[in-house]
Amino acid sequence: MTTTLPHPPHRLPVLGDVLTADPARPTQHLAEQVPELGPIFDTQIFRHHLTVVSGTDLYADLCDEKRFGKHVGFSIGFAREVVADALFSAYTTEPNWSRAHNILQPAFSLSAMKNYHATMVDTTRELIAYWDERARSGPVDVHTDTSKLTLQTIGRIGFGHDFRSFESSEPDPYATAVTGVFAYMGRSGYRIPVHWLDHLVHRRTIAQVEADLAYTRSVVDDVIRTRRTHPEGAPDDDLLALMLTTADPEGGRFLSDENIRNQVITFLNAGHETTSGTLSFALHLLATHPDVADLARAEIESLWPAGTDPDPVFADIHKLKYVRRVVDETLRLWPIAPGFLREPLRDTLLGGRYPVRAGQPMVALTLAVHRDPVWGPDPLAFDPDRFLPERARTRPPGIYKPFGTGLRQCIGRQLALHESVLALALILHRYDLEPDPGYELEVAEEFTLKPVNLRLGLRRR
Ligand code: MNH
Repeated sequence: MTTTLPHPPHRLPVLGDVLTADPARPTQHLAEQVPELGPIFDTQIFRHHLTVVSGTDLYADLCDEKRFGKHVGFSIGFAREVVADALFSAYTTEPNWSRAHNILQPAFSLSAMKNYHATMVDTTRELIAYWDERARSGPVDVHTDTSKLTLQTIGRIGFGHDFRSFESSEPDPYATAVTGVFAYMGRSGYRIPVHWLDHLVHRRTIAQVEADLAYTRSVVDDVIRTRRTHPEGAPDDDLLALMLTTADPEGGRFLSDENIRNQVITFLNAGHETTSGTLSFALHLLATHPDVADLARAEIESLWPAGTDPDPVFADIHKLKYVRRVVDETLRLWPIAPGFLREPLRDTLLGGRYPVRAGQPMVALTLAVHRDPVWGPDPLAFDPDRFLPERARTRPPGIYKPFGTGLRQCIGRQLALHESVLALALILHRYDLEPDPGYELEVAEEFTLKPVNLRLGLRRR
């Protein structure tokens, strides 16, 4: 593709921008290039071009569903090597996308959230019991433990499976394996595009990924087999039951066994690593902004007085409006899905001025848009009250998209928000957060963003 868009300096034939790219933190690096390269620029990794869109008006226009749709390529294309046409990685035109979307939609309704609430409370209490014990001997490893919480939660509410994540102090082996697989897929665009050479150079990594994938599949196959042989006592409306026993209301088709396996892997991953990242960043931001933590606690203690043992009911979560703003603001500064891929449905002009071609791979760079000066004089400041309705109204629409956009936006949004608000509220009710004084936030990209080696002291209140 020839392009007149700006591109990074020192571009080389064949390699493109490989030497100036940063495979370990690709989207953070792209966001860092915005001041130099502008609101829309081109990058090239080997022979693949990607148009990077970070101008707020261009980003909003890229979300116009009449002219643009989800692009399946790059890391999502590589994810298809593992989970094929499961919900997240399917082309919108593939029959299994709408089939699975229709079959699974009931599991994300408001009444479904009400059903999940008690399990979410129980699982958060397990985290707190675990932290009560461990925090006495020093700071806790935040992301390892938020991952235990969210994996345990999605395992139970989606699939009736108990990962028993809190029985060991090690990271959950399933989380480690599946994160390894997806992290590898996320980096795959930077793999040497010569197959035999790539396999020679990376043979140990590849062997590890294959072992991780085999383990992931064996756990998932076990979960499915257990439900098939013992459906008695299990809910008839969780994710697994819907997939095993219900057909697409449009067309009457069921999902195949292989597709169900891929959906389970997808949901265990999408359902846990996103919410754990959100909680980890939120806890870091709260620990380093005690004024915000105090305001949140005041709200929480107005519902559940200090010193009591809270028994949150479903409706409480919607009363925690400040805690919700903390989550919204966390996902603004650290959108754990730092961008989403789009493509023009036909040749068009982006923002009325940049010609783009049907199918051209583009990324809507949420990470940069969420920090644009349009947010105010200090866009990097952590200020949950940006999400007060009266302040939100003063901003242009279409610039806050942590859950993606349109038809292919996140199906788990309500679940993730309910779980995040609930967990943060119970954690803040229980503990004062003590940041590690020497800690400088470092953010890893393994498909999603997550803080590296974040530790916090927890002092029971
Ligand atoms: Mn989720 C799609 C962000 C939690 C399951 N999710 C997306 C997309 C974003 C996203 C962005 C769109 C990706 C794209 O356009 O390519 N998701 C999040 C964030 C959180 C999150 C920021 C938590 C915070 N997601 C969850 C949870 C689940 C889930 C929890 C499941 C229980 N997400 C999905 C699935 C898709 C998706 C499935 C794909 C939906 C589709 O394409 O139809």
